[in-house]
Amino acid sequence: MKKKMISTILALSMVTAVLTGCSGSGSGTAATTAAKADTTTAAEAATTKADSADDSGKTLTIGFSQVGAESDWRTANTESMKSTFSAENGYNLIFDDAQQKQENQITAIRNFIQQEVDYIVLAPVTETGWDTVLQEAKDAGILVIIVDRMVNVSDDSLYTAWVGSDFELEGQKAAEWLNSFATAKGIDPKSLNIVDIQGTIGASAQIGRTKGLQDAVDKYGWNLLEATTGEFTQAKGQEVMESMLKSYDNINVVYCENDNEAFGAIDALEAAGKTVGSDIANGEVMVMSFDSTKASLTDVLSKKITLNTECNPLHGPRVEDIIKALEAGQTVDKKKYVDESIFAVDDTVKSVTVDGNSYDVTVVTQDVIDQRAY
Ligand code: GZL
Ligand code: ZN
Repeated sequence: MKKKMISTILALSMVTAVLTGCSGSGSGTAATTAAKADTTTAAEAATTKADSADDSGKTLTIGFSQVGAESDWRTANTESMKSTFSAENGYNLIFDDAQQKQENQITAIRNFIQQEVDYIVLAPVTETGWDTVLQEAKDAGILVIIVDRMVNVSDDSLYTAWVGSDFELEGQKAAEWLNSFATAKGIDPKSLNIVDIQGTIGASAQIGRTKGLQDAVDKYGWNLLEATTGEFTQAKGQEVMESMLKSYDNINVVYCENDNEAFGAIDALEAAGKTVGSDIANGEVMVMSFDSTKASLTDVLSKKITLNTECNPLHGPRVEDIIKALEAGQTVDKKKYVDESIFAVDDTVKSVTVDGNSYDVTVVTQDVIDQRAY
């Protein structure tokens, strides 16, 4: 408060000086107004400079509890949050990496409460188990914004806003693409022998992507041989794929719930002498994935991944928009979904329809990859 008082007195004295004629040439009101405007601007600048990022009266401290660093997607998400809530942008970011453990996130949130941060941002590793700690944040009068995956709480007032992806829609788009592709290629649905390398069990991304596939399996009569978690990591994805290859010799579609699992699965498939590609009728194994990181789209370009459904990680600016609106006393959407694309190895399927909405398919080229932001 002391810092603010000094700069305000300084600003007022500068404005006073101009009004008593220090403005030199120029006549009457216009000159004074212009001078005043000029001085007022100088005064504002003085106030802003003297108090660093005090344009809204104080520097906001943001406590961000991040899931971990399990995937390329997560790395891009962390980078987006850190570059948005930077010191030069006028924020004090307290960042915590929970190594994919909910108890670490709960500890981090309690630390944020102790430090009396202005906002808590939570990227929850799984959906359940948040009621108690979010109640503690509410009791402390700290607003909570949920980003990426969703929380499943008994009282929605325990968080102010959520921004992220529609994970079930992502799964539905991928499954509808597979149905259209198989139909176009004259592949009998009953000959599709699918394994699902799931994400972290209980994470919204896993729940939605698994449901999208399972519903299509029921609807189209595909064979789902096994669904096992690959924990969204490359190492686990490879391990699970190796295990599945020991159990089944007829796998022709591998549905990976994120890119890093796909990278691991491809290594396991190729090590087992399989050819990854889209030509199922000629013994190739089709790999499908989610996230659409640059590395995975490069695999689409080389035809190792056939279909990649985007999950956009660049939530930093989206969370900042929510915080700025709240700071301005505006109401914010309780839930905000981001729009996402579908990337394919070729244009066999030009668009997919889910719940009456049509989604264009983008064929991956080097130009497409060059334009990607993550
Ligand atoms: C999805 C996000 C998932 C990504 C994975 O929004 O929660 O977690 O798909 C990441 O890559 O690990
Ligand atoms: Zn001046």
